[in-house]
Order: sequence, then structure tokens, then C-alpha cells
Amino acid sequence: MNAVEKTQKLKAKALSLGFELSGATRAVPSPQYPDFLNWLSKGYAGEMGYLERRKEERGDPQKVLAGAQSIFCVALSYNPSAENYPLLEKHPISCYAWGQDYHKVLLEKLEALAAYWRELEPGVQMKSYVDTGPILEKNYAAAAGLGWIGKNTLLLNKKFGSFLFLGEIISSAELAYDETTDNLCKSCTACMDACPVDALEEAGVLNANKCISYLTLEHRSALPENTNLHGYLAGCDLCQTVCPYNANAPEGQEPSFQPRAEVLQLSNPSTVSMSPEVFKQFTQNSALERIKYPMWVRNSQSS
Ligand code: B12
Ligand code: SF4
Ligand code: SF4
Repeated sequence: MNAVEKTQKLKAKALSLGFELSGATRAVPSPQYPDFLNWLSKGYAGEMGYLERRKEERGDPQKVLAGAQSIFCVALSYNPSAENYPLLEKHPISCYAWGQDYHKVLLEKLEALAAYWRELEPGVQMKSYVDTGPILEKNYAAAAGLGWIGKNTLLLNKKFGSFLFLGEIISSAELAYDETTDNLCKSCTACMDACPVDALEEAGVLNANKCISYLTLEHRSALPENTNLHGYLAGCDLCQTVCPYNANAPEGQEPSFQPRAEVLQLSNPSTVSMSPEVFKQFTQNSALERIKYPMWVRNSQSS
């Protein structure tokens, strides 16, 4: 089977598994890698030591999979339903964590895709990642034509917006490669204007030290004095909620991302007082599992 036929089959399979978008790009160092190093050297990563520790691998897919030829990138929408959209204005938990843990949901689908690929091409070497792999996911997704990088630094698609989770399979196989898309942010600056803590230092450059998402999810030590989390306990949606491409995007179709009842009920951050046991249950099988209980208590005192 030639590369074009194979790539078409993989895209059809990805679609049947529920991925709204898929595309392929070459497994070569990302042209944005020097920008990533520059970002790290400015200290914009805060306490996210894992970005520094695995920075060599992020520069070259060969360091992740020797002999890698291609990266097959996918995106799955978690765009809230019209009914739940108003919650984005006031809910203390970012909508990326309203449903089940996206890592597990996407990895399961990627495994099914990899199994199908192995049938098409026995012997193909593959490595699948969702979020936690040492790879610049947004940059490769953009290179594979899934969308462009918006001024809020996220991968954005003209039809599906930016409430998208990304994943990829790095492989030893040649595929037919996609073209990049145009950047359609143009003169819009809605996300930069909406960020209440000015974390978007310039278009497409995020200083994590200031970012509410980082402070609530990744910053393990005490929050800097006078931190205002603007009502958030976990993550932040503000620079996506205002994006015009999200306003017109279709609702995500993945049933696992339907908001859990206990999340919908949680409305007022100042009244959030959960015992460690209830918190453990509340975060189980959710992306919130990453937050430790003392961080949750700390966040509720600053939101
Ligand atoms: C670290 C990380 C974070 C950090 C840093 C965010 C960031 N912008 O990178 C924090 C904790 C803040 C974070 C927050 C969120 N994250 Co996060 N995160 C990651 C992770 C693990 C690594 C990303 C990374 O390498 N960042 C490092 C910096 C350097 O990357 P960058 O911002 O793209 O930097 C570029 C610019 O700074 C630019 N640059 C540097 N200097 C200069 C100079 C000029 C002039 C210019 C123009 C550019 C430029 O070059 C850099 C490289 O391209 C990825 C998964 C992965 N493996 O890639 C998920 C990922 C990016 N996160 C994701 C999500 C969903 C979120 C949140 C929405 C969660 C939430 N609701 O709170 C928020 C969004 C906040 C935001 N506006 O970005 C998704 C994004 C999907 C998408 N549509 O793009 C990813 C891809 C996970 C996934 N698999 O789905 N995240
Ligand atoms: S996630 Fe929130 S704090 Fe971070 S850049 Fe976007 S709007 Fe600003
Ligand atoms: S809000 Fe405007 S500038 Fe920001 S990502 Fe969306 S289109 Fe681009």
C-alpha cells in the first residue's frame, strides 16, 4: 500500500474513532524548538521542571523513537454544549476537566488506531502520546495542518475552535504529509485583552508564572503573595472563552467529556470545603487527579 492510501485509511479510522481532526507531518526537529529554548531561558516555565529536564527529547523526535519518519497528529473536541456554555463565565473548574480524564480517553483511541495501523503495516514502530510525552504537541499538530497557533498559544482550528485535546503517534513509517493552514488571528487580540493577569506577555508567548492555569494546576509550592485566581480552582478558560472561533465551533461529540453531575453542582468557590476523602472521590478518573489536596485547599483560599 502506498503512503497516500495508507494515510487516507488512517484518517478515516481516526474519524471513526471520534477524532474531529487528523493529519501527518515529518518527524523532524520542530522549527519552533529554538523559541522553546528561549522561553525556558526566560524562566517562563516556573516550577515545571519536567520541561527543562526533558528538553533534549523535545528538540528531536529521533530521541523519542529511533528511526522515526512521521508523526500522525489527532485532535478531539471538548467544546461544551450550548446548554453548558454559560457555565464558562462562572464555573470554578475549567471545562477541560468537567468530564473524564482526557489522557485516558485519547490514549485508548490512539491504541485502537495503532492496532489498526499494525494490521495495515506489520512491523511498524510506534509511540503514542497525549500531553505527557516529551514532544511539542501544538507545533507538530500545526505542522500537520490541524490548525494554527493562536495568540493565546493554543492550537486553533477554523471550524472546531481551540477546545481541542491533542495526541499523536510517532512512527517509523512514511506517510503522505499535510500542508500547514493560514494563521487567521489577524488583528484580533481578544484573548490577550481578556487575560486578567497579563500572562500573555506578547502575541503567542505565555509567562506561566502569571497564568492562573499554571498556578492552580502546576505550581506546587505556596502561591505568590496577593495572588488572585479570579474565581478559578483548577485551570482557566478565559483566553479561550472569548475567542471568536470557539463561539461558532460545534459541540464536542465525545460522551466521556459530558460534565459529571458533581462538577456541575460545584458553583461557588468560596463555599468549597471538601474533606480529603470527598476530594479523592471527586477527582478520580478526572484530569483533576493531578491536583493534590493541599493545592486544592490553597486554591480555594485564593480564588
Ligand atoms: C506546559 C503545558 C502547559 C503550561 C504552559 C502553557 C503553554 N502555553 O505551553 C500551562 C500549565 C500554563 C498550561 C495551561 C493550559 N494547557 Co497545557 N500543556 C502544556 C504541555 C505539557 C507542554 C507545552 C509546552 O511545551 N509549553 C512550553 C512553551 C514554550 O510552549 P508554547 O507556549 O507553545 O511556546 C511557544 C511560544 O512561547 C513561542 N515563542 C517563544 N518565544 C517567542 C517569541 C516570539 C516573538 C513569538 C511570536 C513566539 C515565541 O515558541 C514556543 C514554542 O513554540 C502541553 C502538552 C505537550 N506535550 O505539548 C499541554 C497542552 C499545551 N495544554 C493543553 C491545555 C488544554 C491547557 C489548558 C487549556 C488547560 C486549562 N484549561 O487550564 C491551559 C491553556 C493555557 C494557555 N493559554 O496556554 C493542550 C492544548 C490543546 C490546544 N488546543 O492547543 C495541550 C496540547 C495538552 C493536550 N495534549 O491536549 N499547559
Ligand atoms: S489561561 Fe487564563 S491566566 Fe492563563 S493566559 Fe489564558 S486567560 Fe490568562
Ligand atoms: S481570541 Fe483572537 S487572537 Fe486570540 S486566539 Fe482567538 S482569534 Fe486568535
